[in-house]
Amino acid sequence: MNTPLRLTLLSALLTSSLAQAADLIPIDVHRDANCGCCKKWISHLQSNGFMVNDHVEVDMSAVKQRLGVAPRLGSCHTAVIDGKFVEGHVPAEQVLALRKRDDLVGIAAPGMPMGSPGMEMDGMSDAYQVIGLTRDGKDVVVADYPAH
Ligand SMILES: [Cu+2]
Repeated sequence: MNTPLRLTLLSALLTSSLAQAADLIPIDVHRDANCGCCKKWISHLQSNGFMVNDHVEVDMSAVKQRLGVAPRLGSCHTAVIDGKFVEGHVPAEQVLALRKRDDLVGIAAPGMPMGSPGMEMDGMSDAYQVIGLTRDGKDVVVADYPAH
């Protein structure tokens, strides 16, 4: 390969990876130190265009209370994006959709549904819902995931 072509390819490569870095969506994730499924969910976000700021916490229930996560919606980790909470193993596509929902203060995949992102286990899966919490405190179903 001649040198000018190599330089062109190299600069194209650099430009595209810089553009990708700029396009990453920042999100804060709060979790317990020893939470394995939380780390797997973080990897799911990272492979879907998010830049994760990982916060290891000693008191997750205090974090959830501060962020307005209703106890009935609780799971393991709690993320924050654009001032809204994302509780538990919510798929990345729903985190993206939340950014456009001004009517919601947060979304949750309550509990630890098997088969949700970060909760993959030997192909077993539960049906689960992603629930949105409205500004006036009501739960609304924002997505339904069947068992697969
Ligand atoms: Cu979990």
